[in-house]
Amino acid sequence: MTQPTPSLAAAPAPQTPSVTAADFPASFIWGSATSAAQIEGAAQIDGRGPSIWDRFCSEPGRIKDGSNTAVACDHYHRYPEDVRLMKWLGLDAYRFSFAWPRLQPQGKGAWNEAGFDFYDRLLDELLAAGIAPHATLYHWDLPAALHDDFGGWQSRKIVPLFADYAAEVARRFGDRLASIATHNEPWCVATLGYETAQFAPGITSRAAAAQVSHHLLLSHGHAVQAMRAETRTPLGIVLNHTPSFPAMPIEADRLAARLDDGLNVRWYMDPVFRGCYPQDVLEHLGGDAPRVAEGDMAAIRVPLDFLGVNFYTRTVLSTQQPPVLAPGEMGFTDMGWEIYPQALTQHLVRLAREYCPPPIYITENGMANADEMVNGAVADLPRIRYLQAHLAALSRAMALGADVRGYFYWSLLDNFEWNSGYAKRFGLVHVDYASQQRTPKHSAHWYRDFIAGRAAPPGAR
Ligand code: IFM
Repeated sequence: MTQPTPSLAAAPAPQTPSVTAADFPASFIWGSATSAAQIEGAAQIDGRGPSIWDRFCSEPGRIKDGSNTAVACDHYHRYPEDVRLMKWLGLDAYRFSFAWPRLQPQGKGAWNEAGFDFYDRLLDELLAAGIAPHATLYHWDLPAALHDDFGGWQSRKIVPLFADYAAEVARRFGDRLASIATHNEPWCVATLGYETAQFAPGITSRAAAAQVSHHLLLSHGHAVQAMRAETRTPLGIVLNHTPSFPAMPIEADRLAARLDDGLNVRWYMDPVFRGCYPQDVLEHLGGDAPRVAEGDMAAIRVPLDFLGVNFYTRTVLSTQQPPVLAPGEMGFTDMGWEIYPQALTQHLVRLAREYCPPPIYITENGMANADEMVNGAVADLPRIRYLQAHLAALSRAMALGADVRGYFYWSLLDNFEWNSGYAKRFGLVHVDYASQQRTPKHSAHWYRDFIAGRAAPPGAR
């Protein structure tokens, strides 16, 4: 059933970036995305509790520029201006995340009404502007108290607490949300947070990471079930997919690519859509494989209304010494990630063929660029090219049968890029962190014009 992983030699040439919004269905949703910890700031205001990322930032050497999330883009106070920017862009939709520690400072027990009031105001502002709010419950800012109490995601105790939090959000906001995703990129949470220590909470244990991934998935299943009792809004999960390619058409590289695919794509897709973990990855993990209780896999395979796919780049696997590197024919982003849009087409077609998923949203896609403000303008041509190429790749995937309903550029604003701090800029809108001044980059103007060229909805013809 599984398709062979393509090799570098077999990779098709980049698509000609000639697509327009009119090439997409009239109902297609155009948006942009952010997350709470990366933009809100106000970390110690109005009763918000500390998160594991506040803690991580305070540990020397964890964040490359020594920064933290205390102020970020001050979106907590400047959200009306940010919604005006979204309106100016012509966005249909905005993807954001709730900060669990703002809504429930200890991660259990008392709710923080001031936190709910903030999101209440944000939703009002968005809806008044005609922008559909798409929410994520967990974008990495775990209440620190849960980590202190029982190790956070390492313990099964977190599963019912996350489901309670999900149900409360769904009960209070479900009728005003266009969708709710449980988790954003559980691979990053588990692997970067508990195996490589690049992310909070900074643990280095493969066994812990595997167990965390299981608890994330289990909490997803239980949260969806809890939310179904409270709301009819579409529910799903957001996974980050970085397709794996062998560097050379040799068996060793193919096997390396297959395992890499197992670890980042199939480890999450198989439980969510097939109710099992991939056997080859279980064998690879051996004694580090997670403990799974009876009924867990059925709970994880809960029916979903959508799948969010975050796509940025691909991984090239080489077993040679020195390793064969990615050719980077279209260049690399400021994160050092290869620009390889054709993998988006291939991957979406593969997902459709192998998993028959529910409708897909590209919930993140974008690039960090070494942007410079010159005479009040940011001429970020590489980002425009990236957008053009990826939208062309997306359109091609849809023509080949992928059921994709919307696209969210990451990110609306320059923001806190986790362990890279503020040094990496992903935004359509430049943020001067000293003055908090927002300036739409050339890419923002490009995306605005692109969206304006959409097909008229059927009723308007
Ligand atoms: O900034 C992140 C985001 O929080 C999750 N997906 C990837 C982005 C870029 O690294």
